Amino acid sequence: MKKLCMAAASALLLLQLQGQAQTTAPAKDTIPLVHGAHRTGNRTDPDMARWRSLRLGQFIHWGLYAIPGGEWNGKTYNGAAEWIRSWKEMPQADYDNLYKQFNPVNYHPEQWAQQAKDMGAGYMIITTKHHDGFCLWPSKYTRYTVAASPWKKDIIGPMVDAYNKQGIDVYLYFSIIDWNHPDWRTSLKTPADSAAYNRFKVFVKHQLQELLVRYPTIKGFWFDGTWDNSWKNDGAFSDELEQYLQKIHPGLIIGSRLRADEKGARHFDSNGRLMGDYEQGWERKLPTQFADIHGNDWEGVMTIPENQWGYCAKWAGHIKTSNELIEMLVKSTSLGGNFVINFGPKSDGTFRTEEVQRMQEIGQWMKVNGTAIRGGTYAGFDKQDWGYYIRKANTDSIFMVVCNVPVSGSLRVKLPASTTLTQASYLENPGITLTPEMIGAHEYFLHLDPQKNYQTPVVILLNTSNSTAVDNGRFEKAKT
Ligand code: 2OX
Repeated sequence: MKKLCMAAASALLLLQLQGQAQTTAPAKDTIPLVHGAHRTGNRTDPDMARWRSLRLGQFIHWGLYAIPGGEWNGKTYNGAAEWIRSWKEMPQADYDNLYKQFNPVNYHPEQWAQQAKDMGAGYMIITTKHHDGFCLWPSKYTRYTVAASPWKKDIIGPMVDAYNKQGIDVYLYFSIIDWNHPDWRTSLKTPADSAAYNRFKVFVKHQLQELLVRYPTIKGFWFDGTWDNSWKNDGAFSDELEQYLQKIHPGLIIGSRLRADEKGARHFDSNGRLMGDYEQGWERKLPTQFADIHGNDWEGVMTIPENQWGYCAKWAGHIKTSNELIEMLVKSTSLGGNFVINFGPKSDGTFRTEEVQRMQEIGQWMKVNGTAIRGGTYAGFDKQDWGYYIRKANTDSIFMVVCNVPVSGSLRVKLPASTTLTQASYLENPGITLTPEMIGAHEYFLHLDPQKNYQTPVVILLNTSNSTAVDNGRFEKAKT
């Protein structure tokens, strides 16, 4: 039994060191499926390894909804600004004519890309088409595009080029919900509905193929609006579409939101196995512990205010600070996932000051500490109250990201029994080492300067080594 445990523990450790946690697939599939998951465990190819290493992403919601910005006729919409077309106070005809005002004269994609780079983003996701159906590229399959606006020009192409020039990978957001298309349906009640939706699916496939041909450097699609019965009751189509896209663009990354299986199960198939390349259900929420993500690659997307994606002139409620966002990024990295922060530019192509400030503040932190984020993953250590452990994937380097400095200044470092601490230093200033005080077998205190008032999370680099040394009995346990 003991031997078995040891074997299991070392197998687990090996997987952690490889930066790829074990996927807990069910022991056996009980439901036969043709359109379920096609892979067990995470993708291991270089494209996916790159996605996994980038960790911080920038989401951009930009479209016609930026023009009203959550307000119409002097009234304020309480919902998400990009949903204003569905508000009773907003006449749909008025919304559907907004494209005649789309003219972002201050749109400078090079500046967008520069500020994303300065924030430390490794990838970005842009809304090519949100639920309203308006296309930011001149699609030849509909007239409802930028080509019909006063701006006339493609928005997406120059954006892809500008971000790529900064070394930032681009992903295209694409909504399956399309309020503009006459054949789009939420459910199929009549043969006419079915015929219409079949035409709509062909339209979707054409648009996606068009995007891949126009923007061949993109790394993936970010699908949304796939929860309606019309879509989820055709698992075969989502499966075949995914395979079609990945065939014409090898390496393409597609999250779990696209897919349903033939029984209508979404994200996870009816046997509980993840479909797509990573778990895409973490929207405005994050897992709390490693067990929550079952070893799967995952990504969390987060708004700065409570629930606003597109530009909303009047932000209400709690607005996340850069320190809160940094902590979420750190937490996501520590749980082996990516963290994507959303921005909603104004209709003229500029960003509101609150967003610019957060990009800059996160960037200042990333400039010093980004090496703990990029290539970081789950450490395999018990979480401690001061913050989060992050392992540099495939190494013995562990970062302690201290988000909560205790009033004592003493940080408890509790390592697994197989691990020994060899050195501790500040990431910001590697010349300054911290002398660990041993307080137990594989357990230490690191004492921070009690005078120092940290304004942002401080990162400590631990060099560790695997050791088979056993407890020498120096630290006696209490008899109870
Ligand atoms: C929520 C409740 C009911 C119906 C739809 C939603 N919904 C849609 N929530 N979020 C969305 C879209 N996904 C985000 C990534 C944004 O694009 C948002 O508009």
